[in-house]
Amino acid sequence: MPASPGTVNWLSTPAEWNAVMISRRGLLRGTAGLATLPLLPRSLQAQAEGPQLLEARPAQAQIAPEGYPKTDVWSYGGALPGAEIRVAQGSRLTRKLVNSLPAPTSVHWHGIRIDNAMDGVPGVTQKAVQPGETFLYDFDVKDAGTYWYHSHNQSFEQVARGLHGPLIVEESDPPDVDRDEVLVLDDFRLDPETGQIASFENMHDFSHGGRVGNIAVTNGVFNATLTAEQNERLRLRLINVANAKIFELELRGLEGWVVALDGMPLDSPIRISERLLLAPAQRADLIVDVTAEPGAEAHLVRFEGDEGYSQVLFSVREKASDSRRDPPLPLPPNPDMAVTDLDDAMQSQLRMEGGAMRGFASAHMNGREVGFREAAQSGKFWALNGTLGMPDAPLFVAERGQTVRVMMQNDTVFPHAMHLHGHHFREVLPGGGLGPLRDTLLMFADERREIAFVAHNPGDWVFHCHMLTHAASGMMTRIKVLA
Ligand SMILES: [Cu+2]
Repeated sequence: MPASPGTVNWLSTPAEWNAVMISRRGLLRGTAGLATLPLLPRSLQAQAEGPQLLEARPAQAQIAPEGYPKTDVWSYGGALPGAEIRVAQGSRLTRKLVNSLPAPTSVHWHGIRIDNAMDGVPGVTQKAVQPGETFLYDFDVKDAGTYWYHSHNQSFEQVARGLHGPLIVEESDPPDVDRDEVLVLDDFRLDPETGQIASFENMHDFSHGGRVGNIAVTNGVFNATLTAEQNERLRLRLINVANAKIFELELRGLEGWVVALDGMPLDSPIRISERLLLAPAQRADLIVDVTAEPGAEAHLVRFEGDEGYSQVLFSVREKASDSRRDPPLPLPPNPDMAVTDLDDAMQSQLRMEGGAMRGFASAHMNGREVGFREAAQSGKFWALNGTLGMPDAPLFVAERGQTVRVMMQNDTVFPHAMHLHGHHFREVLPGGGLGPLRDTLLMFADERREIAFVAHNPGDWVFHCHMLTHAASGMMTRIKVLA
């Protein structure tokens, strides 16, 4: 929750923080040096030795280009992002969170179907873990795919300070690729003079589109670079851990397919022919072939309006083979994901209101009606079904195994990335049919869209906007699934 109304502090951004700019005509190289993309450290300690530690603690990271000051971050184990956790599908994941931060925290395992008690939401599934305390996370991992873990306490601040890392669950029958690269996409708002993360008390971040940074990074570094070979086949696991930034991505010198979204395999790979939007918390698994020639460069391009920038540069060294491979097969589906019985489903609805420009006439806050101006003075700007923040009663109570449909209406002028815990849903498409399985749905202004899922996982599950300042200032509810 914002402590007090702050002034809007627009930081200047050095031009070289966007050094590699890609115009429609070609590539313009700036002066800043390119960082080499660090391989994320993997935790390899055997489970038999007892629970591995996941220590949340302060650290320093070189986020801005070399020559700028280092940034004080909050990290898992001293690394930014936190160490990649990679396990086999069907295994058990055990991590003992040690809180060495000066603030309470918790860990949410995003997108994983998990026991409710392990979901990491303070006030709903556990108590916040106080400084100096520990919490044992211990759960079966039944779904393969690309997931992530992050703080779920004071998330708009703690995730932005660096408390996030990738969680990769390997298929028993993985796709045939030459390399598997995890690309954690993020942005930071840094003061170029000090290198430090900007204040979290900027009210504009809460009432408008969310906290967007002034430097975009991949795996914690600016202008990330990888080497590659022509006709090499890469699996790229994209994870958007940013507070509010919607990454708008395009491939250059790479061609391929989307094979999974939010961890869940697509029924069949979709050839990438247009820009890919990745909202906060969303993931996309791509299988791409390097088509650029030896000596050339390929890019994962990030668009900011009409301007394209290199989010990841692939320096093509040699030729891996003379020709490309056949198109990839679908990834094996995860178990028990069918969305059925749409005609007999429980119907629910979720109306999103508030924010700058449009606000709301009145809404419930702490058991009474308030107008937008009064709510804003308490740091609340957003209502779900007319309530600001977590309501007393869940959005609905479902029997285990019941199919639920939720009609969602975005009556604000901003996009929102709505995330349901503990379940994946499919969009009920207007023309009939169902969209891909997802755990986070990007909804633009004035959109009306319906989702459906089977409430198979007992417990209280939060359902909130993953623009994290929006969640902190009202866009938070929960559902209940009976045991
Ligand atoms: Cu939102």
